[in-house]
Amino acid sequence: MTSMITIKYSAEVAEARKQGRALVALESTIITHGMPYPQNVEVARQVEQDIRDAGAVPATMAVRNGALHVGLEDSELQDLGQAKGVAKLSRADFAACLATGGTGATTVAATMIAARIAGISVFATGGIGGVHKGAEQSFDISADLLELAQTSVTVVAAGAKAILDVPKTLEVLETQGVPVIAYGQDSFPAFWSATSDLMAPLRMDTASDIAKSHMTRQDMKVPGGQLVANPIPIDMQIPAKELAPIIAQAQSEADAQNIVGKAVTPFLLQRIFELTNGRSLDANIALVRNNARLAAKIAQEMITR
Ligand code: PSU
Ligand code: MN
Repeated sequence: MTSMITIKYSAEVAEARKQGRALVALESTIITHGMPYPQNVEVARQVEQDIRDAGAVPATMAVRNGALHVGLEDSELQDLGQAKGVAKLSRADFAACLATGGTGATTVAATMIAARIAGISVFATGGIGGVHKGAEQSFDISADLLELAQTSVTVVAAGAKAILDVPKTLEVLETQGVPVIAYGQDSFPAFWSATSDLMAPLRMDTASDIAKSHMTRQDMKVPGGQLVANPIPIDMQIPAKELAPIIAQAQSEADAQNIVGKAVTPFLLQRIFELTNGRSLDANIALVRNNARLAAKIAQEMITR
């Protein structure tokens, strides 16, 4: 059977593949649903450049007119950043979007699938989806967690956002057998804050150990990826105490307006951005860039082995 998937590599990614260079996957939901225009496009460009400066090649994933793009040209990134009503793709609807000629942005789950298809083992993002507060009623558990359990991609994130129930998120990751590795510290980082009251299950201090651990799991034929929790640079963090009332307000608005399903996370992110007068965004940008640099190091360590 011929492949049903149309893959478009950007010129830069195609060249990197020929040369066997280290690639780092990037998601696009953070561009379409995670940050406002025009900062979303500026940040996406900056993060790509951070990866280049750290010696690897960025591959931003998205679906455009039914083609899976592995790496976006500058004009394509500009388009996506301004487009309205772009689908937010996860494991459940990714194939349907490709099959029906649709356009969509990839979440963590869909980006992991795209990375596997393109043979990329490392992926940098800001925060992953997780178990939402009140999940015992809503059953809202992100498909990102289940993807980590089955797709062999190392995901570098800044821990989990306080919009989530972080202890429950860690429980699900443990149940699903996902290695959760704090980078350079014992505490599990909490997105806007470098530390939380929770210990990370694992700690590693070098990109080389993280790469070795990924490859060891592959040799053992254990399916699934790793979650690397990289703390936000200390000088950029926002104390959890300051954000707690804002998150609580955003959450109660979401409940009052009956926001459900995939609309929940974008709604909360947008309200927190508004309620902090954009301050949450500066921290968000700093941590994504920090994750991109670490991911670039890990990707290069994998190649030299
Ligand atoms: N968390 C963030 N920023 C984001 C997202 C999550 O701090 O942009 C996005 C990611 O693309 C993630 C998705 O994969 O939201 C999770 O959505 P859901 O909770 O609906 O699974
Ligand atoms: Mn959800």
